[in-house]
Amino acid sequence: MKMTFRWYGEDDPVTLEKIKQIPAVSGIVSAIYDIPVGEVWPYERILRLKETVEAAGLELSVIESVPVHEDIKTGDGDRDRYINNYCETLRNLAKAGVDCVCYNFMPVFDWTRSNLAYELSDGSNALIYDNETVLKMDPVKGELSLPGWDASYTKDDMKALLDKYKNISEEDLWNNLKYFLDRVIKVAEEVKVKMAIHPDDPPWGIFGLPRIITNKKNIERFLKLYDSPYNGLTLCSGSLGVSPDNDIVELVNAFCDRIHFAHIRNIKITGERCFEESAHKTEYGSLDIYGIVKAYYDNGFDGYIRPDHGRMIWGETGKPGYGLFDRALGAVYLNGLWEAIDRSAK
Ligand code: DNO
Repeated sequence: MKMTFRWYGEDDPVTLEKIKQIPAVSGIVSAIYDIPVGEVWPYERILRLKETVEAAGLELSVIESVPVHEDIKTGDGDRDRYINNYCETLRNLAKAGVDCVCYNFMPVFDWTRSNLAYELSDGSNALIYDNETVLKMDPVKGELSLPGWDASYTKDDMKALLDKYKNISEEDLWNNLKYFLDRVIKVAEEVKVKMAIHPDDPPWGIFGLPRIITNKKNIERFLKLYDSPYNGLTLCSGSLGVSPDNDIVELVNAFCDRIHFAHIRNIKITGERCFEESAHKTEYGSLDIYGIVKAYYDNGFDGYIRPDHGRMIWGETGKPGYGLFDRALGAVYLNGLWEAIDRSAK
């Protein structure tokens, strides 16, 4: 496996120089953030990103994400143009040496929480999800935004988009995903870029929108839509793990050969459809992080791993979930588990 760390580009207060000082982290997960969703990423821009990362003594490992335009998810309007652009971006990424791309197929919203800075009992701050609160939220009023969301929508755009989804069922979304995969994975195979879909976070429908990458059965269905090693997964323990029906160790064992990118973090389930993002170590949450790392090890995982969201600790401020300190602790913990498992296997 290769341990990586997410970097949000030049504006990220967590600089490459800081990331370089985390022991045993050599890969960077990043993206180009200022190109409108759906447009082609020019080769020169990708090269510049790669050179910046390499100048800091790190490697550009994974692109997270090349976002999928809503027209592709709704099967609408300009979807063919956006799919062609997506393929063009993949070709440019491959030319620059990128071999793994993370994306998601969540309608409108990426990861969703009800509170971005909930105070935990140790005084740190974490993201939480409380079902009652989310049920009362009205996205058209713009009550919450997250780093993962496309902030460029106006309230009118948002309303129009949500209205459009009123006619899209889960089955429609599956069909539109297949249409996308049939065109994109062919190119991914040709240029040897492993595509890694991120599961829906949380893994249930929100704001009346359908969500489909949510559990084992659906992941099996997804993998069969286009049966190729290039049609793979970002297995995010914290996204799928908030549903007690998802056993992450079982998912790693079932799908390891199609997992290209592992997001590993813990969460603590606090009620039905309620959870807190906890420290990475097993005892702080509901997931057996040791068991998950061991499952990757035992299955011979040789893809990319990154620690995922961290709490805000030691007074750090910044992008919710993406500070330096707690994610760095997560990376060191995961590396420690890996070393211990590796030693005891020999
Ligand atoms: C959240 C992230 C997600 C992820 C996208 C992938 O912290 O894991 O925003 O990057 O869903 O497209």
